[in-house]
Amino acid sequence: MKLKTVELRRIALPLVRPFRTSFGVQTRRDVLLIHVVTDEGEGWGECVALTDPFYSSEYVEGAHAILRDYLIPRLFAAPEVTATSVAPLLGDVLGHRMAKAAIETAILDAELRAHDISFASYLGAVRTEVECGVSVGIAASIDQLLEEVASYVKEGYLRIKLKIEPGWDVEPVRAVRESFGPDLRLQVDANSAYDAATSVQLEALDEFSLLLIEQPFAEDDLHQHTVLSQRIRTAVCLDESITSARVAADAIRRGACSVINVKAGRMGGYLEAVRVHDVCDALGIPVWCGGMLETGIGRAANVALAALPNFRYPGDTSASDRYYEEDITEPFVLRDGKLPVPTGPGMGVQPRPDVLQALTTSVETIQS
Ligand code: NPQ
Ligand code: MG
Repeated sequence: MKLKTVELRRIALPLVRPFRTSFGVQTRRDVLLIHVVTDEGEGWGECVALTDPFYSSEYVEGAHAILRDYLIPRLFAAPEVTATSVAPLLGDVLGHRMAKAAIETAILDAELRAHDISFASYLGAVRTEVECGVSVGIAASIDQLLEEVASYVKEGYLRIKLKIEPGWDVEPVRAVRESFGPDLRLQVDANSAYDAATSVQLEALDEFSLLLIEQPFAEDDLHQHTVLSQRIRTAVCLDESITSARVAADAIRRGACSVINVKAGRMGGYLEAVRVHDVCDALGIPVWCGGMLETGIGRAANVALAALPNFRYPGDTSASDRYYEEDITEPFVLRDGKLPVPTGPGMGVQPRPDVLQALTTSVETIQS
């Protein structure tokens, strides 16, 4: 395909409730959407970079700048662009994986739409629906946490993930386990908030039969994850640390984790995410699909990815209404704790123009 126009559209979506993690509280999601026009048709991509560089080093304003100044010019300079050629064309630019993922996804969407192939079938999906969990923010009190968890369980979510930090770990986990019983699938996510000194509090979580403990330590501290893995029965899962299939294989061989959270944005795109899925499968390590509070655009692609065979736990692929009053696409609605895998060409969904327009804060159009 020949790339003709790229539109960088910024939107702001209010969250239905504030989302508090160990790195801060958010009441709004600032999303960068990419719309590409090629000689064979159009495609969409969503950049998962957050407003601030607190989850990872990337942030939405930086992603916008690197796309405009480095990534898009390289694609315009190429005589021909396909999804598989995007990563090689951008290879001299280091890092910025979320920005690279967004543009690769938009090109892949255009390519698959042109060939009438769905994301799911292209990526290798083996399921028509995926099991869903929900990520629960740090609450103001244990009572409020129990209330929030109860509402998600009632809605049908098949797994609960509690955000934790030092001082909000053993007590909330004990309370949820005691209230909801041994059959509730329960896991925790620390977003790198612990270190060698506070690690002993994580060992105290071992008695609660958690599915896994996600990213307790710094993203570049594989060793500390290995030490914890050797001290507890509960599985250690990596999120922020896993930036490629090569890093995934390294972390597994070092004994740093026994489960991996796959987020395409964090690893540079859906093609690399499939390679992470495959290398984990080959090494006997299950994966599950993470989430970055995507709109329906990113969510559709995530649900397709989560339908691959080695996705063996419910994902953070929640319904649209977990985060947003009104999604920019047709909303994803939970049915028996599951979401249907889109079957239409490309990601199978598109933004509703009126909703998109109302939420847009800026548009930059770049021509070849
Ligand atoms: C994680 N996601 O697994 C991320 C972190 C994350 C679903 O827990 C606004 C505020 C947007 C906090 C996107 C989930 C966010 C956010 C992602 C946290 O670590
Ligand atoms: Mg995480």
